[in-house]
Amino acid sequence: GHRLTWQAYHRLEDIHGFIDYLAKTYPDICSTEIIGYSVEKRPLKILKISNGKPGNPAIWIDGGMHAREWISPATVSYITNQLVEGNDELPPHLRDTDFYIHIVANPDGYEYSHTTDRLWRKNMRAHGRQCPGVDLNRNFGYKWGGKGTSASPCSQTYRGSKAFSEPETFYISKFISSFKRNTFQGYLSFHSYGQYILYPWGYDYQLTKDRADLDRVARQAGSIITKSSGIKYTVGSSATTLYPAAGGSDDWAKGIAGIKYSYTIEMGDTGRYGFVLPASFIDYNGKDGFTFVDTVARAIHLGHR
Ligand code: 0X9
Ligand code: ZN
Repeated sequence: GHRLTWQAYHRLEDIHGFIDYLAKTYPDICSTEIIGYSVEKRPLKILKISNGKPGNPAIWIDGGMHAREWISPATVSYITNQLVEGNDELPPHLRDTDFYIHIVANPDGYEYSHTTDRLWRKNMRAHGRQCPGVDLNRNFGYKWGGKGTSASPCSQTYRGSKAFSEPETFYISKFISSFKRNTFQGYLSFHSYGQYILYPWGYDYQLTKDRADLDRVARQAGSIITKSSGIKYTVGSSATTLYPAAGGSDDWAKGIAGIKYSYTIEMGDTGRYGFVLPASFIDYNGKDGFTFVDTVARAIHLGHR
């Protein structure tokens, strides 16, 4: 394993090598775990960062659920690097948080978007003679099959044959559910593009009881990002701000796993390059992504006392 540069998008092997490098170089705070295997049997590899203090709140971060959104794994890699290589300089609310980071949640699709089809979105589930792929962000088990989902395998938003039919979603839910309730206080899913910070619900226009808390923290993150980088993020619930889409990971995290601060962040840009964002944007997005994680972790620690 080895470090990554922020000047290029990297292949799965290099990202997994980066995780191994961190676990090997910083064994006091890092460990790696394979939580399961994808449809094509690639490892679903996560990194845990923890100073080992008992009672730390935990935050889950994932990237790359949609194959073509390359800025997402790049941003999550950047954040991971800051949390580990810069650990000594981190504020207490980041040092005293356990992070579970899944940089490439859809490894088969990610590789396919590098080798064959740059705009591939779904996983690589085969459907006989029909089109391959399930949209992992329609396959989670909360209000599965509702608005904004398709029952046709050829659709970009194909929801799969049932909730958690796909190993990539099933093992995330299994892993998070294996912890004592309230261990995870943050669930952050990185996507692109559009510059949105979104909170539940995504399945429909209703809002959660604690929407004021979710909205306040998202707006705070948005305004700190704008102050530091000039980039503007639009804040709101997924359904009202983007469109209703059921079976998303954020809704499952909130509705079933009971994780209060559940967000989907759509990184840059706003459409000039869209999914095919030049690698020169990794630095900016990485910094903004880190600010977002920092703000959510601070809110979690404030709520703790
Ligand atoms: O449609 C999606 O899955 C996400 N947008 S993307 O362009 N990255 O595909 C938004 C998901 C928001 N959350 C829910 N609808 N639950
Ligand atoms: Zn996406």
